[in-house]
Amino acid sequence: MNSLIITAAICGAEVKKEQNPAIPYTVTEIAAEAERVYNAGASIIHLHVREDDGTPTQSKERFKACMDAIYEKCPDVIIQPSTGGAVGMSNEERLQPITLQPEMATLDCGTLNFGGDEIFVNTENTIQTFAKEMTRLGVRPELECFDKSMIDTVIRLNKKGYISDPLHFSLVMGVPGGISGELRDFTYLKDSLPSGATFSVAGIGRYEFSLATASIITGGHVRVGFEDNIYLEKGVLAKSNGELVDKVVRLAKELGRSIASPLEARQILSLRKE
Ligand code: KMH
Ligand code: ZN
Repeated sequence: MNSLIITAAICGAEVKKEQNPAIPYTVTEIAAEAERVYNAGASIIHLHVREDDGTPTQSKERFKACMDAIYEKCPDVIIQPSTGGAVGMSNEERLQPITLQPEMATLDCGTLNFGGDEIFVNTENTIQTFAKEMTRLGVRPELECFDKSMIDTVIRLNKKGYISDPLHFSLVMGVPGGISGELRDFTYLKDSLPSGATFSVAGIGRYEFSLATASIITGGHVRVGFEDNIYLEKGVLAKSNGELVDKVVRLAKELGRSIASPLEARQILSLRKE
């Protein structure tokens, strides 16, 4: 089995310091958390950025400041900005970070109720537009799927030429409104992926480590971090994203899977910088 790529989603757009004081907001805090996960074994940083007061933003300038600060501490890490941003942002706002031409960025592959009354809107036209922009700028999409229908959308857009091979999926499981994080659903999604695709799993909340384990033993990759889950174990808040990555590294070691360096991650995903 190839090495395990660990992605760390260090801050997200929704979670707040009131829930866990270790959530990073400022450029300095974001860079420090990035360094912690990198030292722990993460090769990809899934990046959202905030204003200093915690308000989510897709500002190109704020992304640049955070990416520069991260590269200073972790020169070879893969930074994967979000084009999902926060619910309610316009497509133009959301697309800003890809103009910095990162190696990768997320591409959200369908609309869903997001955690309650909010609707995270990604029409087929939006997905096509984002995919075309990413192709034009040489940015590799990480295909975020919150339900099975979104995998079908990717397969359709791949056949139409909007999204090219090799396909790398992120199965985000357990968002209220999306597919659950039960093992039965993991198997269903994994078995629905096109042959040759790679995938990573992000289990939301209590699903984080059960799904990480499932992915480790079935050849997938893993995403953890405060965007998805703020607890190290039931009732125990994680003191940093680094603790969440440490736990995945321990699981992988027990289960006989080595951890990918950023260089190995680039090779596994066929990213442009080698
Ligand atoms: N914040 C969510 C509404 C992504 O990063 O592309 C969307 C999200 C997905 O986090
Ligand atoms: Zn995200």
